[in-house]
Amino acid sequence: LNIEAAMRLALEQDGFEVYYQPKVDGQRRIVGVEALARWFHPELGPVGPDRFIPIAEETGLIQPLTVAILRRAFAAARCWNQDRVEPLRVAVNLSPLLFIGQDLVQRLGDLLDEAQLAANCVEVEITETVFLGDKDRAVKVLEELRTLGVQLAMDDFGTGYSSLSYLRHFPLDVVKIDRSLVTDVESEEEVAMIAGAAISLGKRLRKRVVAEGVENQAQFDFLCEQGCDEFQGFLFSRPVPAAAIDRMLEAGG
Ligand code: G
Ligand code: G
Ligand code: NA
Ligand code: MN
Repeated sequence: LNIEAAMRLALEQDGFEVYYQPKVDGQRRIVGVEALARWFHPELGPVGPDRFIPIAEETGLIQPLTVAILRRAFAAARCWNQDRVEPLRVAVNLSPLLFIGQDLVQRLGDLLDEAQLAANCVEVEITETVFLGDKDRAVKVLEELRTLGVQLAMDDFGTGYSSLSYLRHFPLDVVKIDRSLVTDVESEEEVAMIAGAAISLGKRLRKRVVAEGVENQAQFDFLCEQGCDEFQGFLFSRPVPAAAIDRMLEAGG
């Protein structure tokens, strides 16, 4: 079975799913969700994004795949935001390749219009590989996205070697502390020092700081103490279908 052909067929049949992982505040109230692509193939079984995103990037399918995911995520976000005062933000992951194309900002704006969704309900997660290519172009696109009104998050913060200079030069609203700095934060003193420094750096630069990969209460307590604003991880919820988020919000977040 050719995986590229299977992906093309799945795209034609709207066969990709989107799961959502809650982000909570220090009181464990849901303040946002991260949209994560899922593919359940009738013969191949579940295929993870770690496998199909790189293939989509190699085959030119990343653009139609991202449009399909954003369309679903924005429609869901519109429902969740119907009777809310504070916006529930939906975060989407954008491949660095999409920043090379000409029409990312236009397309994102069109998708927001189509869903009748306010831009401040959307957060775009990027990794620092966005900046490895044409930096000026990346900055220009990020600034245009910000003008559109979406928030910009640096994903996997703490894993790359140049993250600190990126914080200075690129317009970012949020940093997401990488899971590798959260794992063992409660038991390894050095991990705790590095994570603590990353969090306080983000705070001093006036970014919203989100910790990902939070798996136990001791990690949550430590990250709260250090001043993290939001938390994501299996302690609160795994990524789940939209209907499960509906129920969590009905139950009061
Ligand atoms: O959901 P999971 O933890 O298996 O995700 C694995 C990786 O795939 C993560 O790095 C995540 O950011 C990425 N990923 C998930 N969904 C998307 C998507 O819609 N677009 C892109 N570009 N990456 C995604
Ligand atoms: O690269 P990105 O940050 O987008 O990765 C998101 C991935 O992390 C998803 O595949 C999700 O399933 C996974 N994930 C989310 N929360 C946790 C967690 O608490 N522990 C672990 N091990 N993985 C997590
Ligand atoms: Na992400
Ligand atoms: Mn991440």
